[in-house]
Amino acid sequence: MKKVITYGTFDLLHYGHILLFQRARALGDHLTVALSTDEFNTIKQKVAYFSYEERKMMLEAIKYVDEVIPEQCWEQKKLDIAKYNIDVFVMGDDWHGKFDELKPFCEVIYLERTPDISTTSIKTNLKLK
Ligand code: C2G
Repeated sequence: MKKVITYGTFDLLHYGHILLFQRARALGDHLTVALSTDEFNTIKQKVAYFSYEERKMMLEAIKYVDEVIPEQCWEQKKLDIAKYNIDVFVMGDDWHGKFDELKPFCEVIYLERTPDISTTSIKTNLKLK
């Protein structure tokens, strides 16, 4: 079984996230999403609108997502790849090159970001209403 993993906050879930999951899942037979905890979001200097539990249950409802695990720190990726027998690591290409140190452990693929949508743009546009 070819296992894929991706990492993120996935706040205010939108079609850009869904298209990422769809493409990531198509790279293998199983997709694990490492979801940033509220505490890790603080380290990332992000404040999510939805809590970890709320974001987790939404991801678990997505047919492309097979497993959701907590992302608690930047450094856990190598451990996760070993622990979950991951074959492919995927991120949107705003991260292009940033995780190349994982190449000795698994395939590293950066997928094109879906244009014109982001959690930040949703918040900004709502403020303007
Ligand atoms: N994404 C995308 N298209 C968009 C918006 C986001 O493909 N229009 C992708 C991003 O490239 C990222 C993923 O969706 O791969 C999650 O985005 P965020 O929730 O913003 O995650 P981020 O804060 O980048 O956290 O250790 C890695 C970090 O946890 C990544």
